[in-house]
Amino acid sequence: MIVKNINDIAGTEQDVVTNNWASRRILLRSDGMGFSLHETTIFPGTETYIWYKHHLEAVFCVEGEGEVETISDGKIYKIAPGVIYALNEHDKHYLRAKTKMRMICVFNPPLTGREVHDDEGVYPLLGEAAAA
Ligand code: 9YT
Repeated sequence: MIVKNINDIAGTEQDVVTNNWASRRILLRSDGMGFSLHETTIFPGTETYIWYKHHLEAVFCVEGEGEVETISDGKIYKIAPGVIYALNEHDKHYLRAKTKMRMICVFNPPLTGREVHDDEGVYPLLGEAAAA
C-alpha cells in the first residue's frame, strides 16, 4: 500500500508552481496506479488556456469559485465546491478563477511529475506512455 502526506510534498520536485497555478503531484506514474492524482491551487483572477492533447483529466473543486469555458462551443460552466468537470474529449478550454480555487485533479495517462504547459497549453507525453 502507498501512504503519503501532502505536507511532505511541499517544496519538493513534485510541488510545481507557475504564474497561474501551483500543483502538488501526490501520486505519479512511478507509483504504478495508471493515473496521477494532484492537488492544484488556481490563483485568483487568472485565466489559463489549456489543451490536454495527450491526457484525460478529471477535476473536482473542493474550494473557491470560477468557471471553465469549452472553446469549441463557447459554453461556460460555473465552478464551485462539489463541481466536477472531466475533459473526456481532450477539450480545449479556458480555466478562470474568481477566487483562489483548490482542485483535486486526476490524469490518465499519469504525469511523471514535472510537466508544465507548453505554448499550446499542452503537457508532453513522457516516458513509456509516449512510446506506447
Ligand atoms: C485544473 C488544471 O488542469 N490545472 C492545471 C494544473 C494541473 N491540474 C496539474 O498539472 O496538476
